[in-house]
Amino acid sequence: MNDIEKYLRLYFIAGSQDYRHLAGDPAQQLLNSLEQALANGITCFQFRDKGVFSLEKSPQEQKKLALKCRDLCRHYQVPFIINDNLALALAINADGIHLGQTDLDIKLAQEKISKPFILGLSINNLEQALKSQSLEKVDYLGVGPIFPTSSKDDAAPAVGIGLIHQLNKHNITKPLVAIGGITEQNISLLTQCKIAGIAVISAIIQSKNMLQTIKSLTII
Ligand code: TZP
Ligand code: MG
Repeated sequence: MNDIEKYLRLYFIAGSQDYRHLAGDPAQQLLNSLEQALANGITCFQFRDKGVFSLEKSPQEQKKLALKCRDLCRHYQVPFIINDNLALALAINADGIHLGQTDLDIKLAQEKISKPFILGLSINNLEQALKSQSLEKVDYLGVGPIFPTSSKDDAAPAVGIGLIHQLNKHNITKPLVAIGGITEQNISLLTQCKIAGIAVISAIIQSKNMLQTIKSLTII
């Protein structure tokens, strides 16, 4: 297992918009749950603060929150990745960036970064995975949504674990992270798949017992 694979085992993603169901300041709620998740063993964190209920409209506030998340991650020596926003990631010295297929062009992103800097790319079909093989600086692929999810407004239809098997069969060599609708209840369906890890939003955010949740979700 190389370092990247080690970091991908249990990948937590969150932004202030994900804490609307709780009373109080969503930014503070995010910091509280991130600290708990870090203390209990997540291996990577992605700051994904986006959409109408996020701090997107207040870039200064958003940056302040990102910095606090970064510092927490640094304390626990867990990589801190930013979703989409390369300018923010570079400005605050994040450990990496995660891009979707319709975000900043991946080839352009490759030109703008210098290693060591983690670069992740979302894919949701075989063709995108095959194309990614020649993208030298891409460190891992986020594959999904595996199951239906309500955490992403524009989520594509669920692809199921069939896509992971297909990627394994076609010898996609980039480490794979399964994402989308993964819970403590359905995680066992992924144990037969060759993946480097899983990524979750709601399973951790809604956890009533972080230690137990993280234990159940750590399958690699
Ligand atoms: N990308 C594909 S599915 C997804 C993202 C960001 C949302 C995952 O959230 P959850 O709550 O774990 O289904
Ligand atoms: Mg995106």
